[in-house]
Amino acid sequence: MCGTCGCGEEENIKYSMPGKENHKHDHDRPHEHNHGHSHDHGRGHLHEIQLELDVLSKNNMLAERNRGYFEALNIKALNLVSSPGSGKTSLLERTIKEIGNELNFYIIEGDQQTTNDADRIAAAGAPVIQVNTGNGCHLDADMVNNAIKQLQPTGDSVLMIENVGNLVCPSMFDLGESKRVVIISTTEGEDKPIKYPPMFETSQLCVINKTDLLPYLDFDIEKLKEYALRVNHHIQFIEVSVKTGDGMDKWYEWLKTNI
Ligand SMILES: Nc1nc2c(ncn2[C@@H]2O[C@H](COP(=O)(O)OP(=O)(O)OP(=O)(O)O)[C@@H](O)[C@H]2O)c(=O)[nH]1
Ligand SMILES: [Mg+2]
Repeated sequence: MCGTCGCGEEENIKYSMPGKENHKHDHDRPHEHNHGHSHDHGRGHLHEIQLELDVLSKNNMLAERNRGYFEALNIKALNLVSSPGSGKTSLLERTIKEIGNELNFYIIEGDQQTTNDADRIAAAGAPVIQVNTGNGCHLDADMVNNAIKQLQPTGDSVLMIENVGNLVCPSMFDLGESKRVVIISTTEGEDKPIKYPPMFETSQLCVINKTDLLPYLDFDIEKLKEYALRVNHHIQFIEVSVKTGDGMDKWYEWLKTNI
């Protein structure tokens, strides 16, 4: 996890909005969870565990603040998590283009570096802010809080938070979202839910993307579902090909009725 993977140096976090002057966020309070190797490994394992608990409880508190803010403004927030390259940004691009006139989307993009994804989202037509986490391998509630201060989503909107592509660390960090959606693509192998269970345990919906590639792969969708249900028997599934548009209607229906 964070305290042991060495992610999250505060000074490396950057916030940028396409079309606006890019700058590092001017934090209005000292950052309290700079946990990337600021501790002394030599002081023992107990210190490390305590630090990890502190980081997570601080994050949970900030996540609850975000949640309260979202509820007060009737902002439905989704946390999109996955391995790198499963098609999160592609899913958002197509969704914005196809139902952006029905739902009022705001997007937060999380990546270690580049504004590539924010540029794609801006071109698709939604307000977006890019958070570059530097060495960090996940977004946290404080980053989302800083991002929404700049993005300023209006009430009655849908805030899509594309987390950093990583099937491990993002599962531990509540961002204050209403629901968590894990996206898995058919090229990743059907055993991911049992290899990385927390991501599937903590998600309400599993979007299975790149179904257009199924004829060329040995990916067993039914096995994937069985594995995911083994770690989370409430999880729902939607199969899509963002490329061809297959199944996207089910995703839109879920968005309109489940969040
Ligand atoms: N064949 C196929 N390719 C897809 C589909 N959806 C996305 N891709 C491709 O998958 C690659 C990664 O897509 P992205 O949308 O950038 O994935 P991502 O999850 O946002 O990636 P990161 O932000 O880097 O984690 C791109 O080359 C897409 O064109 C799909 O349904 N079918
Ligand atoms: Mg992306």
